[in-house]
Amino acid sequence: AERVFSGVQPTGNLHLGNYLGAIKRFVALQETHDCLYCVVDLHAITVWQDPEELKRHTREVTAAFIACGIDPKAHIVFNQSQVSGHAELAWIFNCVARMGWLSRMTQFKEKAGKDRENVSLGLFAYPSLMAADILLYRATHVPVGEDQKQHLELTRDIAQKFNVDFAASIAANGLGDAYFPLTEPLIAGPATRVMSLRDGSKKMSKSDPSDFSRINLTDDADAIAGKVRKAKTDPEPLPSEEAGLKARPEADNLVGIYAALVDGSRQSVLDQFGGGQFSTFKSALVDLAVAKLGPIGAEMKRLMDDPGAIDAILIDGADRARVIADRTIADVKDIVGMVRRG
Ligand code: AQP
Repeated sequence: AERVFSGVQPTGNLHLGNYLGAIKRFVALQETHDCLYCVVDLHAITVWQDPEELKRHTREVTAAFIACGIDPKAHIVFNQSQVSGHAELAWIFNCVARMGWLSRMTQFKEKAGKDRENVSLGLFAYPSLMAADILLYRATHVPVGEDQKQHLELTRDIAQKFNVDFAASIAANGLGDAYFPLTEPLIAGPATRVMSLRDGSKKMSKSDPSDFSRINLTDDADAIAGKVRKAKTDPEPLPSEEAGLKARPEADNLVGIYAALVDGSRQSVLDQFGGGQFSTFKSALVDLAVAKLGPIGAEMKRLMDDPGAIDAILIDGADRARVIADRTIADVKDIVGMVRRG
Protein backbone atom coordinates (compact mmCIF):
# COMPACT_ATOMS: atom_id res chain seq x y z
CA ALA A 1 0.00 0.00 0.00
CA GLU A 2 1.08 3.55 -0.56
CA ARG A 3 1.92 5.26 2.68
CA VAL A 4 2.21 8.97 3.32
CA PHE A 5 4.35 10.54 6.04
CA SER A 6 4.90 14.21 6.75
CA GLY A 7 5.79 16.42 9.68
CA VAL A 8 5.44 19.93 11.00
CA GLN A 9 7.75 21.47 13.60
CA PRO A 10 6.22 22.78 16.83
CA THR A 11 7.98 26.10 16.58
CA GLY A 12 4.99 28.46 16.84
CA ASN A 13 3.38 30.89 14.39
CA LEU A 14 1.80 28.30 12.10
CA HIS A 15 1.04 30.24 8.95
CA LEU A 16 -0.71 30.20 5.61
CA GLY A 17 2.41 28.75 3.94
CA ASN A 18 2.39 25.76 6.30
CA TYR A 19 -1.32 25.35 5.58
CA LEU A 20 -1.31 25.65 1.79
CA GLY A 21 2.08 24.00 1.20
CA ALA A 22 1.57 21.16 3.64
CA ILE A 23 -1.41 20.69 5.99
CA LYS A 24 -4.18 21.30 3.40
CA ARG A 25 -2.55 18.67 1.21
CA PHE A 26 -2.24 16.26 4.17
CA VAL A 27 -6.01 16.50 4.52
CA ALA A 28 -6.65 15.66 0.86
CA LEU A 29 -4.33 12.62 0.88
CA GLN A 30 -6.38 10.93 3.60
CA GLU A 31 -8.86 9.85 0.93
CA THR A 32 -6.36 7.76 -1.00
CA HIS A 33 -3.49 6.82 1.32
CA ASP A 34 -2.62 5.51 4.77
CA CYS A 35 -1.20 8.60 6.43
CA LEU A 36 1.06 9.40 9.35
CA TYR A 37 1.26 13.04 10.39
CA CYS A 38 3.88 13.89 12.94
CA VAL A 39 4.64 16.86 15.16
CA VAL A 40 8.41 16.79 14.88
CA ASP A 41 9.60 17.97 18.26
CA LEU A 42 13.04 16.37 17.88
CA HIS A 43 13.53 18.58 14.83
CA ALA A 44 12.35 21.66 16.69
CA ILE A 45 15.08 21.39 19.34
CA THR A 46 17.85 21.68 16.75
CA VAL A 47 17.49 25.35 17.68
CA TRP A 48 16.70 26.51 21.23
CA GLN A 49 13.08 26.03 22.36
CA ASP A 50 11.69 27.16 25.68
CA PRO A 51 10.42 23.92 27.34
CA GLU A 52 6.95 25.21 28.24
CA GLU A 53 6.53 26.77 24.80
CA LEU A 54 7.62 23.53 23.13
CA LYS A 55 4.80 21.67 24.87
CA ARG A 56 2.28 24.35 24.00
CA HIS A 57 3.38 24.48 20.38
CA THR A 58 3.27 20.68 20.11
CA ARG A 59 -0.36 20.73 21.20
CA GLU A 60 -1.03 23.67 18.90
CA VAL A 61 0.24 21.87 15.78
CA THR A 62 -1.84 18.85 16.78
CA ALA A 63 -4.88 21.09 17.17
CA ALA A 64 -4.16 22.61 13.74
CA PHE A 65 -4.00 19.18 12.12
CA ILE A 66 -7.37 18.27 13.55
CA ALA A 67 -8.98 21.67 12.98
CA CYS A 68 -7.91 21.49 9.31
CA GLY A 69 -9.62 18.13 8.90
CA ILE A 70 -7.11 15.37 9.66
CA ASP A 71 -8.87 12.38 11.21
CA PRO A 72 -6.67 10.97 14.00
CA LYS A 73 -8.74 7.79 14.20
CA ALA A 74 -8.58 6.83 10.54
CA HIS A 75 -4.92 7.91 10.28
CA ILE A 76 -2.04 8.41 12.72
CA VAL A 77 -1.27 11.73 14.43
CA PHE A 78 1.56 11.74 16.97
CA ASN A 79 4.64 13.56 18.20
CA GLN A 80 8.04 12.30 17.15
CA SER A 81 9.72 11.98 20.55
CA GLN A 82 7.16 9.42 21.75
CA VAL A 83 8.41 6.90 19.20
CA SER A 84 12.05 6.16 20.00
CA GLY A 85 12.64 4.53 16.61
CA HIS A 86 13.04 7.98 15.03
CA ALA A 87 16.16 8.68 17.06
CA GLU A 88 17.48 5.13 16.71
CA LEU A 89 17.16 5.04 12.94
CA ALA A 90 18.55 8.57 12.67
CA TRP A 91 21.75 7.39 14.38
CA ILE A 92 22.15 4.55 11.90
CA PHE A 93 21.51 6.98 9.04
CA ASN A 94 24.14 9.34 10.50
CA CYS A 95 26.52 6.49 9.80
CA VAL A 96 25.20 6.03 6.23
CA ALA A 97 24.97 9.67 5.13
CA ARG A 98 28.19 11.43 4.17
CA MET A 99 29.44 14.73 5.62
CA GLY A 100 29.68 16.11 2.10
CA TRP A 101 26.00 15.43 1.38
CA LEU A 102 24.85 17.26 4.48
CA SER A 103 27.27 20.12 3.91
CA ARG A 104 25.45 20.91 0.68
CA MET A 105 22.02 21.39 2.30
CA THR A 106 20.88 24.94 1.62
CA GLN A 107 18.55 25.04 4.65
CA PHE A 108 21.51 24.31 6.93
CA LYS A 109 23.60 26.99 5.23
CA GLU A 110 20.78 29.53 5.62
CA LYS A 111 19.98 28.67 9.23
CA ALA A 112 23.61 28.38 10.33
CA GLY A 113 24.57 31.60 8.59
CA LYS A 114 28.11 32.73 9.31
CA ASP A 115 28.20 31.36 12.84
CA ARG A 116 28.85 27.70 11.97
CA GLU A 117 30.97 27.09 15.05
CA ASN A 118 28.04 27.77 17.31
CA VAL A 119 25.06 25.98 15.79
CA SER A 120 24.00 22.63 17.25
CA LEU A 121 25.27 19.39 15.82
CA GLY A 122 21.60 18.48 15.52
CA LEU A 123 20.98 21.30 13.05
CA PHE A 124 23.61 19.78 10.76
CA ALA A 125 22.17 16.27 11.15
CA TYR A 126 18.55 17.48 10.70
CA PRO A 127 18.08 15.92 7.21
CA SER A 128 19.32 12.56 8.45
CA LEU A 129 16.64 12.59 11.16
CA MET A 130 14.09 13.59 8.51
CA ALA A 131 15.11 10.58 6.40
CA ALA A 132 14.62 8.42 9.49
CA ASP A 133 11.12 9.87 10.09
CA ILE A 134 10.03 8.90 6.61
CA LEU A 135 11.82 5.59 6.22
CA LEU A 136 10.90 4.32 9.69
CA TYR A 137 7.44 3.83 8.17
CA ARG A 138 8.83 3.00 4.71
CA ALA A 139 6.61 5.80 3.45
CA THR A 140 6.31 6.03 -0.32
CA HIS A 141 5.02 9.63 -0.56
CA VAL A 142 5.82 12.80 1.35
CA PRO A 143 3.74 15.97 0.84
CA VAL A 144 5.90 19.04 1.55
CA GLY A 145 6.52 22.59 0.44
CA GLU A 146 9.13 23.41 -2.16
CA ASP A 147 11.71 24.27 0.53
CA GLN A 148 11.94 20.59 1.54
CA LYS A 149 12.76 19.26 -1.94
CA GLN A 150 16.49 18.98 -1.30
CA HIS A 151 15.92 17.11 1.96
CA LEU A 152 13.69 14.62 0.16
CA GLU A 153 16.45 14.03 -2.39
CA LEU A 154 18.84 13.34 0.47
CA THR A 155 16.31 10.87 1.91
CA ARG A 156 16.40 8.97 -1.37
CA ASP A 157 20.21 9.02 -1.37
CA ILE A 158 20.30 7.59 2.15
CA ALA A 159 17.74 4.88 1.28
CA GLN A 160 19.68 4.01 -1.85
CA LYS A 161 23.06 3.82 -0.11
CA PHE A 162 21.62 1.71 2.72
CA ASN A 163 20.03 -0.67 0.21
CA VAL A 164 23.31 -1.01 -1.71
CA ASP A 165 25.71 -1.16 1.28
CA PHE A 166 23.63 -3.86 2.94
CA ALA A 167 22.28 -5.62 -0.17
CA ALA A 168 23.76 -8.99 0.79
CA SER A 169 22.45 -8.81 4.34
CA ILE A 170 19.01 -7.66 3.22
CA ALA A 171 18.79 -10.71 0.97
CA ALA A 172 20.26 -13.04 3.63
CA ASN A 173 17.57 -11.91 6.06
CA GLY A 174 14.88 -12.69 3.51
CA LEU A 175 13.91 -9.03 3.17
CA GLY A 176 13.99 -8.81 -0.63
CA ASP A 177 16.25 -6.82 -2.97
CA ALA A 178 15.87 -3.36 -1.47
CA TYR A 179 14.66 -2.68 2.03
CA PHE A 180 13.81 1.01 1.88
CA PRO A 181 11.60 2.56 -0.84
CA LEU A 182 12.83 5.56 -2.82
CA THR A 183 10.30 8.04 -1.49
CA GLU A 184 8.50 10.40 -3.84
CA PRO A 185 8.05 14.02 -2.79
CA LEU A 186 4.57 15.41 -3.44
CA ILE A 187 5.18 19.07 -4.24
CA ALA A 188 2.30 20.36 -6.32
CA GLY A 189 -0.40 22.99 -6.64
CA PRO A 190 -0.34 26.77 -6.84
CA ALA A 191 1.18 27.36 -3.37
CA THR A 192 4.23 25.15 -2.92
CA ARG A 193 6.21 28.22 -1.89
CA VAL A 194 4.11 30.97 -0.30
CA MET A 195 6.13 34.16 -0.02
CA SER A 196 6.30 36.82 2.69
CA LEU A 197 3.60 39.49 2.41
CA ARG A 198 6.30 42.12 2.97
CA ASP A 199 8.92 40.84 0.55
CA GLY A 200 8.12 38.71 -2.51
CA SER A 201 11.65 37.31 -2.58
CA LYS A 202 11.49 35.69 0.89
CA LYS A 203 9.37 32.71 1.84
CA MET A 204 6.62 33.16 4.39
CA SER A 205 8.21 31.85 7.56
CA LYS A 206 7.46 31.21 11.23
CA SER A 207 10.66 32.89 12.29
CA ASP A 208 10.22 36.17 10.37
CA PRO A 209 10.33 38.88 13.06
CA SER A 210 7.54 40.82 11.30
CA ASP A 211 4.07 39.45 12.03
CA PHE A 212 2.89 41.39 8.96
CA SER A 213 4.96 39.07 6.78
CA ARG A 214 2.60 36.16 7.38
CA ILE A 215 -1.01 35.19 7.98
CA ASN A 216 -1.16 32.98 11.06
CA LEU A 217 -3.74 30.22 11.29
CA THR A 218 -4.97 31.80 14.52
CA ASP A 219 -5.33 35.34 13.11
CA ASP A 220 -8.82 36.80 13.45
CA ALA A 221 -10.70 38.55 10.63
CA ASP A 222 -9.33 42.00 11.53
CA ALA A 223 -5.74 40.78 11.58
CA ILE A 224 -6.15 39.01 8.23
CA ALA A 225 -7.76 42.09 6.68
CA GLY A 226 -5.01 44.38 7.97
CA LYS A 227 -2.22 42.15 6.75
CA VAL A 228 -3.66 41.60 3.27
CA ARG A 229 -4.40 45.31 2.87
CA LYS A 230 -0.84 46.20 3.86
CA ALA A 231 0.68 43.42 1.73
CA LYS A 232 3.29 44.77 -0.65
CA THR A 233 2.17 45.07 -4.28
CA ASP A 234 3.17 47.03 -7.36
CA PRO A 235 1.12 49.83 -8.92
CA GLU A 236 0.04 47.88 -12.04
CA PRO A 237 -3.43 46.30 -12.31
CA LEU A 238 -3.55 42.49 -12.36
CA PRO A 239 -2.66 40.94 -15.74
CA SER A 240 -5.14 38.82 -17.69
CA GLU A 241 -2.64 36.09 -18.50
CA GLU A 242 -0.45 34.09 -16.14
CA ALA A 243 2.68 35.07 -18.08
CA GLY A 244 2.03 38.63 -16.94
CA LEU A 245 2.85 37.59 -13.36
CA LYS A 246 6.48 36.91 -14.22
CA ALA A 247 8.79 39.43 -12.58
CA ARG A 248 5.94 40.52 -10.30
CA PRO A 249 6.63 38.32 -7.28
CA GLU A 250 4.19 40.01 -4.88
CA ALA A 251 1.28 39.89 -7.33
CA ASP A 252 2.17 36.32 -8.25
CA ASN A 253 2.17 35.35 -4.58
CA LEU A 254 -1.26 36.80 -3.80
CA VAL A 255 -2.78 35.24 -6.91
CA GLY A 256 -1.21 31.89 -5.98
CA ILE A 257 -2.66 32.13 -2.46
CA TYR A 258 -6.12 32.89 -3.83
CA ALA A 259 -5.87 30.00 -6.31
CA ALA A 260 -4.80 27.56 -3.60
CA LEU A 261 -7.59 28.64 -1.26
CA VAL A 262 -10.25 27.97 -3.93
CA ASP A 263 -8.49 24.87 -5.32
CA GLY A 264 -8.17 26.64 -8.65
CA SER A 265 -5.33 27.75 -10.91
CA ARG A 266 -3.61 31.13 -11.22
CA GLN A 267 -5.22 31.49 -14.65
CA SER A 268 -8.72 30.94 -13.27
CA VAL A 269 -8.09 33.70 -10.72
CA LEU A 270 -6.84 36.04 -13.47
CA ASP A 271 -9.89 35.21 -15.59
CA GLN A 272 -11.92 36.66 -12.74
CA PHE A 273 -9.73 39.56 -11.58
CA GLY A 274 -7.37 40.30 -14.51
CA GLY A 275 -7.38 43.93 -15.63
CA GLY A 276 -8.96 45.05 -12.37
CA GLN A 277 -7.47 47.07 -9.55
CA PHE A 278 -5.45 45.46 -6.82
CA SER A 279 -7.73 46.85 -4.15
CA THR A 280 -10.72 44.93 -5.55
CA PHE A 281 -8.72 41.73 -5.66
CA LYS A 282 -7.36 42.29 -2.16
CA SER A 283 -10.88 42.74 -0.74
CA ALA A 284 -11.94 39.46 -2.35
CA LEU A 285 -8.82 37.79 -0.96
CA VAL A 286 -9.59 39.05 2.54
CA ASP A 287 -13.13 37.64 2.36
CA LEU A 288 -11.86 34.32 1.05
CA ALA A 289 -9.06 34.01 3.60
CA VAL A 290 -11.38 34.90 6.47
CA ALA A 291 -13.97 32.37 5.24
CA LYS A 292 -11.39 29.59 4.96
CA LEU A 293 -9.15 30.31 7.96
CA GLY A 294 -11.67 31.71 10.45
CA PRO A 295 -13.26 28.34 11.26
CA ILE A 296 -9.83 26.69 11.50
CA GLY A 297 -8.52 29.26 13.97
CA ALA A 298 -11.71 29.05 16.05
CA GLU A 299 -11.55 25.26 16.18
CA MET A 300 -7.84 25.35 17.13
CA LYS A 301 -8.65 27.62 20.05
CA ARG A 302 -11.49 25.36 21.16
CA LEU A 303 -9.26 22.27 21.03
CA MET A 304 -6.46 24.07 22.90
CA ASP A 305 -8.83 24.55 25.84
CA ASP A 306 -8.54 20.83 26.55
CA PRO A 307 -4.83 19.91 26.46
CA GLY A 308 -5.58 16.55 28.07
CA ALA A 309 -7.69 15.52 25.08
CA ILE A 310 -4.91 16.56 22.69
CA ASP A 311 -2.34 14.58 24.66
CA ALA A 312 -4.62 11.52 24.53
CA ILE A 313 -4.70 11.77 20.72
CA LEU A 314 -0.88 11.96 20.60
CA ILE A 315 -0.46 9.00 22.95
CA ASP A 316 -2.88 6.87 20.93
CA GLY A 317 -1.18 7.90 17.68
CA ALA A 318 2.27 7.12 19.07
CA ASP A 319 1.10 3.67 20.23
CA ARG A 320 -0.07 2.88 16.70
CA ALA A 321 3.00 4.40 15.02
CA ARG A 322 5.27 2.37 17.29
CA VAL A 323 3.83 -0.90 15.97
CA ILE A 324 5.07 -0.04 12.47
CA ALA A 325 8.31 1.54 13.71
CA ASP A 326 9.31 -1.40 15.91
CA ARG A 327 9.07 -3.76 12.94
CA THR A 328 11.41 -1.55 10.90
CA ILE A 329 13.90 -1.16 13.75
CA ALA A 330 14.01 -4.93 14.25
CA ASP A 331 14.60 -5.48 10.52
CA VAL A 332 17.27 -2.78 10.39
CA LYS A 333 19.09 -4.24 13.39
CA ASP A 334 19.11 -7.63 11.68
CA ILE A 335 20.33 -6.07 8.45
CA VAL A 336 23.13 -4.07 10.11
CA GLY A 337 24.15 -7.00 12.33
CA MET A 338 23.03 -5.98 15.79
CA VAL A 339 22.27 -8.70 18.30
CA ARG A 340 18.77 -8.23 19.67
CA ARG A 341 16.22 -9.92 21.80
CA GLY A 342 14.16 -12.18 19.48
N1 AQP B 1 6.22 29.53 2.83
C1 AQP B 1 5.86 28.27 2.65
N2 AQP B 1 5.16 27.90 1.55
C2 AQP B 1 4.79 26.60 1.37
N3 AQP B 1 5.07 25.62 2.24
C3 AQP B 1 5.77 25.94 3.35
N4 AQP B 1 6.20 25.22 4.40
C4 AQP B 1 6.85 26.04 5.26
N5 AQP B 1 6.86 27.29 4.81
C5 AQP B 1 6.20 27.26 3.62
C6 AQP B 1 5.97 23.79 4.55
O1 AQP B 1 5.33 23.57 5.79
C7 AQP B 1 5.71 22.29 6.29
C8 AQP B 1 6.11 22.39 7.73
O2 AQP B 1 7.24 23.20 7.86
P1 AQP B 1 8.18 23.13 9.12
O3 AQP B 1 7.38 22.99 10.32
O4 AQP B 1 9.27 22.19 8.90
O5 AQP B 1 8.74 24.56 9.17
P2 AQP B 1 9.65 25.33 8.21
O6 AQP B 1 9.72 24.83 6.84
O7 AQP B 1 10.93 25.52 8.91
O8 AQP B 1 8.73 26.56 8.21
P3 AQP B 1 9.09 28.00 8.35
O9 AQP B 1 7.83 28.69 8.55
O10 AQP B 1 9.91 28.43 7.20
O11 AQP B 1 9.93 28.05 9.68
P4 AQP B 1 11.32 28.75 9.90
O12 AQP B 1 10.98 30.19 9.97
O13 AQP B 1 11.77 28.18 11.21
O14 AQP B 1 12.20 28.41 8.75
C9 AQP B 1 6.83 21.78 5.38
O15 AQP B 1 6.28 20.83 4.49
C10 AQP B 1 7.26 23.01 4.64
O16 AQP B 1 7.74 22.70 3.36
